[in-house]
Amino acid sequence: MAVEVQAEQLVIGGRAAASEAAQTLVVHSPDDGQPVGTIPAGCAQDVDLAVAAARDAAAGWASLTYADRAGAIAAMLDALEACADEIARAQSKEMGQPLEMARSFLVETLAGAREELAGAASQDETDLDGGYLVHEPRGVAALIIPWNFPIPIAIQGLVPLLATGNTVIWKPSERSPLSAVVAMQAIADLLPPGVLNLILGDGRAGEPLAAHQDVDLVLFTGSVQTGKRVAELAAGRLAKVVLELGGKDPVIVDSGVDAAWAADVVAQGAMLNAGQICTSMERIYVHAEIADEFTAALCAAVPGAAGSQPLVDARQREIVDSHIQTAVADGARVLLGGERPDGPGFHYPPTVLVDVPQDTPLMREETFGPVAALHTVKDFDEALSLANDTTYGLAATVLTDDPEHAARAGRRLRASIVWINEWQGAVDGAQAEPQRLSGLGTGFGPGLWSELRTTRYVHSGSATPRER
Ligand code: TXE
Repeated sequence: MAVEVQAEQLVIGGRAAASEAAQTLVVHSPDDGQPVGTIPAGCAQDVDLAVAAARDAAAGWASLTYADRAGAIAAMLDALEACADEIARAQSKEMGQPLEMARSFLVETLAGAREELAGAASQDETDLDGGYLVHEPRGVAALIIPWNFPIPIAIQGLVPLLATGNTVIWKPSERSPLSAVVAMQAIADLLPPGVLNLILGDGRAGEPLAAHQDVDLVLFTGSVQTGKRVAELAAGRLAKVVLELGGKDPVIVDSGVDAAWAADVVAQGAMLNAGQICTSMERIYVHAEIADEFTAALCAAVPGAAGSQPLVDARQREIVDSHIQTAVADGARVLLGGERPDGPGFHYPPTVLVDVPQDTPLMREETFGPVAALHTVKDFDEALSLANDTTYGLAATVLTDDPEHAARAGRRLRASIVWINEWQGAVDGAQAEPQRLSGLGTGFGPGLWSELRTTRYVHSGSATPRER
């Protein structure tokens, strides 16, 4: 596959720019391991130029009305939709998502973004009796994102950041940078120069960006380890961070549910995007009364190895394989998959294990792969207790016909989102803050918009003494 080498892949101050970095990184196809593109490794000089451009554009962008900003952002969303095929092709090529899935996720995300933009209409002031609140953008924002849904995650950050009046430096993951280059080519001249800047690279760009004195806010999605580093870098200047990190989401399959229905839900929840979703179903607690029937139905519902989506790279596949082999050594049994295939690329078969011990890495650390790890429980209380036995707290799913069990799960599960009988379900107004190591700050919904602005209070005191 041709290796695309574009000289000017960055966009700084509204213009295409070449990186100052001396080193480059090669992007490989997860499907066959072949190079599909090259990007700069990133450097502080790129960051300095992008932050300066964002700083220069900040006052002008913040001074626009919400309607004017929303109009420019809506045009940006339309331009992204117009090149959805090219973006989907780039995403599929660099991180392995099936082309149709990449395209449909992008179009769905754009539709959601339009709704959010229309519904927000964030006002700049709130009148009080005897004073008023002033809501202002934080200023210059860094958007640092991962590889698992490159453009959808970027859009979910860009729309609230830009709509609340911030200017942005966007740094995609070095594992899926090409789709960002394609997207930026389509939208760069739709916003005033410097309002949205694109830089590329790995931590050699991310670190100086998170640490930059002139960055007021970092919106980060990625691993716990890197999220902690970002928080540390920002703490030095008390800059705001919003962190959407990893998860180790449990699903509880309660006695009495329809086994075939539950198996279909879990097959989707554990295997979609090859399990590379922060809210992927990583731990499956199934009631003993339904375990055999559910397990058989799950093995039938899980997609076959042939044609399954590859993992993003060799490193990710190594994490997945090592978690599985360690679980087997700790007593788990593989019913499906579980062996790294020969051949090119970073493929790994959809895998189902049973009798997975609670204390093995497959049940404790983020695996982020096409794996269903089952553990049988004697009753619902044991399931709740094991589900809460984790250092994460992103989401949890409960499949149950028992309203009392559903209510107890909603109250007792320490997860920012609890899905009862509908994985990924959401309604207008939904918002949540990740618990424990899964993050910091409200990562979606109206609450995210509030994180991206500051509020000042102006008090209208009584008349001065002369006038009394
Ligand atoms: O994440 P990283 P990676 C989990 C998943 C995966 C693991 C590692 O378990 O196996 O994280 O994935 C940038 N300062 N998730 O390596 O390193 C980096 O360039 C500032 C869950 O992709 O966190 C990239 O743009 N930035 C997650 C971004 O951080 C730095 C989705 C994320 O990379 C940096 C992805 C630094 N020092 C992975 N070093 C989810 N919750 O969805 C790197 N970066």
